[in-house]
Amino acid sequence: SAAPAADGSASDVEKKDVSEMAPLVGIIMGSDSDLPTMRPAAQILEQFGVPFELTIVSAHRTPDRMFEYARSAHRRGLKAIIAGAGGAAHLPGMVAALTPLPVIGVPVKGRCLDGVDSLHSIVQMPRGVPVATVAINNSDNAALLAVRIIGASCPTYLHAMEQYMDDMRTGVEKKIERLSV
Ligand code: RP5
Repeated sequence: SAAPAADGSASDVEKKDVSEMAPLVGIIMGSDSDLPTMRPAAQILEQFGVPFELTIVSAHRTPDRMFEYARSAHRRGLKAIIAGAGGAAHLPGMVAALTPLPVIGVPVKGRCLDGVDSLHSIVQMPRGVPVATVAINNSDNAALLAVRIIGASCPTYLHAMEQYMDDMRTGVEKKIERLSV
């Protein structure tokens, strides 16, 4: 099947209806105000045909829900969790402390401090409890990393990632050609 184009266009994507499949990736965020930042992650997973779920889980406002979500995640079949949070961004780290699954943290830029507060909160984990931290507001890369994690043991997604990378390279080569004229 065709892989999604690196520019995000879905024209050559074979649209699979993954809505009925059990989710492989969980996208969680501390607040609905994080949704605009986290939506690209959902769009990337859709393009790759990766079944996912998306919900709000707050480390501070709904701590019991966070425990329940993180502790049950691997039993429910998830392979990776993408967690976005801003400010005192404890969600990715706390989820990583509660699940054996890989956790990818997205620092969300809030109204103050340009998102550096979120970045530092997420990236400075103690040894033994890793969170794979992407750049501030870069939920696209979080989703691409999740696809790579799943692709390591699933050839369909591995090949889709190879295609995505080929398309990305071709896109840059075309730009170089245009510049050289
Ligand atoms: C964090 O606090 C959330 O992840 C969000 O980025 C930030 C602000 O939340 P709201 O006050 O907008 O709900 O927990």
